[in-house]
Amino acid sequence: KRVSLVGAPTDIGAGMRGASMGPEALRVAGIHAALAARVAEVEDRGNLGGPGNPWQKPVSGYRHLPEVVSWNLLAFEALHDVLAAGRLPVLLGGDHCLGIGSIRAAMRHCRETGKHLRVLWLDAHADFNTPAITPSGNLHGMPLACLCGMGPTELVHLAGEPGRLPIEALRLIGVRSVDEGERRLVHESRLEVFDMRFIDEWGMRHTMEQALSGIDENTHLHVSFDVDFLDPDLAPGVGTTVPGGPTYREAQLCMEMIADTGLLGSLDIVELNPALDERNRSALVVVDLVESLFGKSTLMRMG
Ligand code: DIR
Ligand code: MN
Ligand code: MN
Ligand code: MN
Repeated sequence: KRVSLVGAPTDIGAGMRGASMGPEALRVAGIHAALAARVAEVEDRGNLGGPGNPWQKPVSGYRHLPEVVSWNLLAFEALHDVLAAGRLPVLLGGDHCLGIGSIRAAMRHCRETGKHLRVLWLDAHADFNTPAITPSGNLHGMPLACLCGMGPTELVHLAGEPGRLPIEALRLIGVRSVDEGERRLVHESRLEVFDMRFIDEWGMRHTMEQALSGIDENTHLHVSFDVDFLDPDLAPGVGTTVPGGPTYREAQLCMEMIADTGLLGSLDIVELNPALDERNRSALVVVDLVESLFGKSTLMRMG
């Protein structure tokens, strides 16, 4: 595998400033060297340059919609270019609104190559709000709803792309904070969610076996890793911490089981907020987990 890093230094969809510093914090934590030890080649394509954050109130339910569209168009183009070159893109966010452009790029790539898309959304939140039900207007709480067809046309059909992400392609893992209206929509949409209670009761091994069931050699696995997925004890450097997340061991197993499939096709690392971190330790733990996601293991693995 050959990997390309693409930085998207923005906090345009978040409720707090600072995720715009995420790409550089991940570089400082050594993401390039960590990946270079695991894959054939790594290139850093640098940062995308989008609009600044005007820090405005919501307009018809959304904060910063035009800017969110601009950033997602940039991400979509850049990440699709990487995929079309036969490489594996790693999006260094930036907040989670960027998942729209990133997954749209994976959807387009799958359409062009006949692959089947499976999205693993690792997150404390469901990110399934719409303008009618969002408590905040922050678009980082809405990317999955937009991808599934609920949201403004500019985002639902980003860059004029046809179709929607089918609900059946999605698996949410680690969820423990869902807003009131969002809870109903998640239920009505039959979204497959492995919440923290499921992980508590069944363990991470069974959870990942379920989340990965039905994939085959023709599957493109997209992992969208919101750093707030992790327990805040482990990764305090995020804007919206929620207690009771996966431990270090659980998160490692999650990454290792994805690596074992050999099907990872694209990755987002989002919501890291260095302004809220402690000596970059959240970025360091993320890099540690990414090594596992790309196949690092303690012992040689059999077969
Ligand atoms: C909350 C926070 N559900 C919202 N969401 C996220 O504003 O929609 N925080 N994604 O990271
Ligand atoms: Mn193409
Ligand atoms: Mn998220
Ligand atoms: Mn989140």
